[in-house]
Amino acid sequence: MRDEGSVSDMTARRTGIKETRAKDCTPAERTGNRMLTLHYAPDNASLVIRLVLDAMGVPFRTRLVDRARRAQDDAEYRALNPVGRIPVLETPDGPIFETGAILLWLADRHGDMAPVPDSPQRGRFLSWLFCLSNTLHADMRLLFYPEHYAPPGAMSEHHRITAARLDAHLRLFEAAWQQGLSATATAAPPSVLDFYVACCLRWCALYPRGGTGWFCLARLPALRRLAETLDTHPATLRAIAAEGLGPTPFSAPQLACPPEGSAT
Ligand SMILES: N[C@@H](CCC(=O)N[C@@H](CS)C(=O)NCC(=O)O)C(=O)O
Repeated sequence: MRDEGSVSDMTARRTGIKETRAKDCTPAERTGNRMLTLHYAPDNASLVIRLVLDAMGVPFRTRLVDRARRAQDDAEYRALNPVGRIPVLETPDGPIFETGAILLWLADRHGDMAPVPDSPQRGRFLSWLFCLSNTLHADMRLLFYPEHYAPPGAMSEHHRITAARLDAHLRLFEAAWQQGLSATATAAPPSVLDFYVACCLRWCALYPRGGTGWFCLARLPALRRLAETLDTHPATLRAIAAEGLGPTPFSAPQLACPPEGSAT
């Protein structure tokens, strides 16, 4: 288990946070002064959670899930996430799995990076969070793990159909971001949606290896601007170092070269 920074370090990285919050409560206090543990693998869906934890200034440590030996199938890991997928966030309330659920828990617990429950923007935010999780991200799994979804003889047809679906989903996200979804999701972007979408753009550009020709970020100008902006976010810079993501992880990604673990 690696501790990637002290509570005070993490909090200090997000200056001005106290002025914008109703209660003078530090990120550490909001989690009962107990360190959260992110079960992660480099460049996996856990990346979204790493970025958001860091951007919120929430203290956390990481625990590598060794994908090379399918540690996600270990009984110990399945006790945290019965589905056996990465990530899991261990919290004082118990383990939370599913990227969207973790993001919502964090945003609500910390009152940050998403509209609060009584905000008029809340419904729109929830719609796009669930669409990201249930539609875009879920369909990306069809592309990345085709062997679980299509018979061997239908792989290229499966890829073609899935890529077309993803392309259509991304055009919807492009339209939403063109209409200022990020700005309405929270008074001070980036929102949790921004980081989630940026990671999806990265994965579409990189995976599956040899099967990314359908994806073209240049055709998604609002999302490309988001990707370029988040490339240099302080939380991204620390994620680049922690997971070996390369210099422009969202706008022009390259395969991860992580200091520990493996992406697949
Ligand atoms: N619906 C899940 C999907 C997470 C997911 O697909 N994780 C991948 C890594 S990016 C994984 O665990 N792959 C290993 C496997 O499926 O065995 C979530 O949102 O957390």
